[in-house]
Amino acid sequence: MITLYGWGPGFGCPSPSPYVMKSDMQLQMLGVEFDRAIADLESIPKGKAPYMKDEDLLIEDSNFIRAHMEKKLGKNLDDGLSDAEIGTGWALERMVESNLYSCILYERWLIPENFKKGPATFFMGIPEDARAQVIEEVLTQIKTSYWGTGFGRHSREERLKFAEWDILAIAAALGEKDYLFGDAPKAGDASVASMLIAGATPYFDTPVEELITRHENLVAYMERVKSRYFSEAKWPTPEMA
Ligand SMILES: N[C@@H](CCC(=O)N[C@@H](CS)C(=O)NCC(=O)O)C(=O)O
Repeated sequence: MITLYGWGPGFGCPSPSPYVMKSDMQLQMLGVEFDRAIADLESIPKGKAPYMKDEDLLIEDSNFIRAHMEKKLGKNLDDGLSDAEIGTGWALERMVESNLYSCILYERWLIPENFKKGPATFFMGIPEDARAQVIEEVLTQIKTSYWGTGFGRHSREERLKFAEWDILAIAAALGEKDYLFGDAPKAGDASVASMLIAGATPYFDTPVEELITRHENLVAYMERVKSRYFSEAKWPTPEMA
């Protein structure tokens, strides 16, 4: 039995995590029959979702989930693409998962109004007298890590400029096509579309939303992906987990 661990709808998206959306899509693209269950990050070594269990085998990280299933099924999500297209898909994927995600995460966690209505809810299980300190420690850790990579040394305007450039690159690569490489979704679409959906949600007050929705082709792309992969509610709610 195969189970994908993550979270269902949240923050106006099919999942609060773009990586969970990506793996969910890629498993569907591969035709895998799988269950969905709420992640328990403390139960796994890397402490991040998505992770997957294939019987007793634990696979962590969306990229390893894809690699494991492709190998097991003898399929490749990029079948039919040229080497150059495969390279471009991978490069776009890496761009959104490192660069664009940095900006989206910063806007969610380190802009106080957004933190309050979004990520703060993750801490509700912590007893009230300890909660503020835990939140403070986590936010300090996040700030330190952004300072370390250098991203946190830019002004907000500069951080958003990076997001704008990434989004422009995606809009140009997509053009008038239904998916990045034509009329069928490939591996990179799962990553890129999920990150756009995460960035464009109106749930947060962030200029990233408009930087994405100003591109009509990206709006249509996100809708296409949502209706193809996320039209039905398939995730348990945390209480049911
Ligand atoms: N490279 C990982 C990234 C996964 C990731 O960053 N997941 C976030 C949710 S969007 C997470 O679990 N964060 C929890 C934490 O860092 O404690 C993948 O592709 O699966």
